Amino acid sequence: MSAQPILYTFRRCPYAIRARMALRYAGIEYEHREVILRDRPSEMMAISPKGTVPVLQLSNGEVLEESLDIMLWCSPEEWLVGDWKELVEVNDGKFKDNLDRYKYSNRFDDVEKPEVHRNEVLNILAQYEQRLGKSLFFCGDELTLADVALAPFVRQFANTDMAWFKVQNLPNVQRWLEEILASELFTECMEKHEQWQSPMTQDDPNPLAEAIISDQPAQPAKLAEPAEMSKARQEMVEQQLLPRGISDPRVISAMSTTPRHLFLPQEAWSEAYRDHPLAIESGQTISQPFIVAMMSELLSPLQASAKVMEIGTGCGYQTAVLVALGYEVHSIERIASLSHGARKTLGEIDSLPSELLVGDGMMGNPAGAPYDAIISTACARRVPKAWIDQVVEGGLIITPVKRFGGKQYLMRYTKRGSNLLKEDLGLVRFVPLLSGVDES
Ligand SMILES: N[C@@H](CCC(=O)N[C@@H](CS)C(=O)NCC(=O)O)C(=O)O
Repeated sequence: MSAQPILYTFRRCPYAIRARMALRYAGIEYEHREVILRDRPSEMMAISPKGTVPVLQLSNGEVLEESLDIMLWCSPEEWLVGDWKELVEVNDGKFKDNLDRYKYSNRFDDVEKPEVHRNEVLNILAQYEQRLGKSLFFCGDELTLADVALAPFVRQFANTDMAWFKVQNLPNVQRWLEEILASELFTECMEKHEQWQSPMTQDDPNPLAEAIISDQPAQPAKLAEPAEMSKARQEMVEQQLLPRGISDPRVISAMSTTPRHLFLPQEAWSEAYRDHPLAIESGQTISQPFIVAMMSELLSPLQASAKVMEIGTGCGYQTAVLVALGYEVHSIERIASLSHGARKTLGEIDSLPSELLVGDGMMGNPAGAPYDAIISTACARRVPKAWIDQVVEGGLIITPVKRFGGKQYLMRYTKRGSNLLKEDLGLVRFVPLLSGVDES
């Protein structure tokens, strides 16, 4: 067993922030294991199958898997004063529920007006305002557990729309929050850490062992010569696609001819045809070649001239493959800078689709509907209604979908009247489908 406790944590998670602040305040040294929530390490899942952060494994093997338990384990006695229990209960209950429905309204079926939930939070903040008018902190003039337990959530609420938050009549809450956020205790807890790599998976000797589908970016290695690219591409087809069952000659031809490396900066070319996804700009990824081939092959029931809407242009590589397949492609990207980059590359290789749009993929593209198929390279919670409305009867929707428990499954749906026939194609990992447009 490790000499120090081990903390599985995620930088921005408010529960994890409160735990880190308490540990630091108590002066407890621990091993920091930064977790990416869509790629939780098996070591963490083994000791805490519920899969939430923070998780603290103590030196004696005991596991604390609730942020409050971690706080209680390490808090000094003088922190456990006043009505902290009731305050945490309201925070983790009503406050958090309404915060999520306001901040992530598109993830909830029951949210019609996010402002309703913003107001619910505001009502709670009005009570905080009164308290913080009487003392500097929640339970007196010193920082205690209650402040640390609540502040990360109030911060998340404030950050959702800072301009709005600043003009609310909450001078004492604002003063309290600013003081905590400016403290060394907070800023040191917010230092950035690389994702923790499990020693078990760091040197996986056989990347072809299984068709494990992952969108976790890998780092580019050394530069390869452009002359080697067609050879690397051919090997990619022979070693990654054919053995895993890609068999449609059109897909094999499109994958054999589309210059994937040109969608990456030159320093990443040597990695372009390797069996893993790669990071591109704006926190997005270019999928593993096999995934692009598999998603393309799922469209094989379509006529070659079918009209296909792609959600998530990204760098444009999947778009180019769809164009090479002969489809009339309308591709939508919410991040304007990515779309512009894709347009440039696709233009240079003469693979521009019929439409390259900057827009909210969740809304589809009513102007171009109906489509024979919709293919999404971002993971939805459920199939947006707009997509169902915009495919023809018998049309296909191919998308990763996140199920309860957080796992993503690649699905192919076929529209039959008002129903969708489902085919489940197994576990995948994609970036989340987000609404709205990023024009920056
Ligand atoms: N009650 C838990 C809640 C922790 C929690 O929900 N953490 C979020 C991140 S902020 C999480 O790990 N979510 C995992 C997921 O949604 O898959 C605690 O207090 O520790």
